[in-house]
Amino acid sequence: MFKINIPLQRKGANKHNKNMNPFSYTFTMITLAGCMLLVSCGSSKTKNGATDDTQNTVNVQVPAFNADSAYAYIQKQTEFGPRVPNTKAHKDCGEYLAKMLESFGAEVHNQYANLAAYDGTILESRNIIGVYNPETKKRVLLCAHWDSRPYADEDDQKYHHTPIDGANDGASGVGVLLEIARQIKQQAPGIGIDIVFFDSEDYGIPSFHQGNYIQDTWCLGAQYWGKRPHTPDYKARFGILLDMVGGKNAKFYYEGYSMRTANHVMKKIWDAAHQLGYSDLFIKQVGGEMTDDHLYVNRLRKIPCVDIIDFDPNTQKGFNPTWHTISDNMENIDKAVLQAVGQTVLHVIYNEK
Ligand code: AHN
Ligand code: ZN
Repeated sequence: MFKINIPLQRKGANKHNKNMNPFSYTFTMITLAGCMLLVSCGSSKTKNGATDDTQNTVNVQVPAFNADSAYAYIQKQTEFGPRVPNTKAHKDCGEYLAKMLESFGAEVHNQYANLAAYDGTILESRNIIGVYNPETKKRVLLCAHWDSRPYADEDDQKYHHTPIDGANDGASGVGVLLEIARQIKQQAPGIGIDIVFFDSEDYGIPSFHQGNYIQDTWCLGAQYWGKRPHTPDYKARFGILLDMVGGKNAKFYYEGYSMRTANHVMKKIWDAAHQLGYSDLFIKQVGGEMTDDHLYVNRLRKIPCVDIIDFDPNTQKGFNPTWHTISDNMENIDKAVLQAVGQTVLHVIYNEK
């Protein structure tokens, strides 16, 4: 008979799978003398799963994340130039992102808002939201910020007023989510997904600012959405925020605020990463606590939201050395990091029922 094995997604599977087909098929032919030919196909037994003959368990088919694709989406964003609100690069990139979500089959919502920065500058902001399967109440929120910082205030003083490419800080999370959107178009998960690109996250009070610290100057787009979501009373089971998920030598420690407010989700994500073989990147120890978009998702919408963010408490800066410097560009993006994060998030959402 013909035996068709559908291998389940695991680390390294994508290496042999540069094309768009998430599955590879191996055919084994066994001849049975004097018997009729039998054909069996495991995947026909369940809608969303394949039967694994060897373990006799039903597993969900998780698509293979393509890091080359995510990388290309990151590059494209940086080619517009720094996506600082009130610039042409920002406007053009916003159009690109909305079109991409639409091309991947999402129902796209745009939120335009004029938001006041720490210094009174009015930022013409746009949150871009891609909705999949709007009918179901079983929803997961995936988010990242798409703007880039107007200041390299962690670099030499002469660069403090130079806007950054934000290849890692901004574009990486969006690039991974665009690749996930592409995968969703090819094979939908069992739940509804909302992809939110928050604007005006990174116009927060700079280190060179004279005077007192001002609260809530970061994450302006997320604060707006939290008070005024794209659908009234928007709810999701949980959220995952991707922030700086493409830097070389990235380490993802448990983030403090996520630990206190979304511990069960955090555990689920880190367990998935370890199961897939990414225990070198996803460290099951506490890192730092961040003021980031997830804080407002949680506080304003009461959705437990985890921040996957590159912050290593064992380094001097904590964040990647390129953080808020002019070196946050394509040269410092690592596809292996994108792969680990993207595959882990896919694993989590395709295992939700
Ligand atoms: C602050 O830097 C205050 N919070 C980390 C959030 C962030 C900034 N993510 C990217 N840039
Ligand atoms: Zn930043």
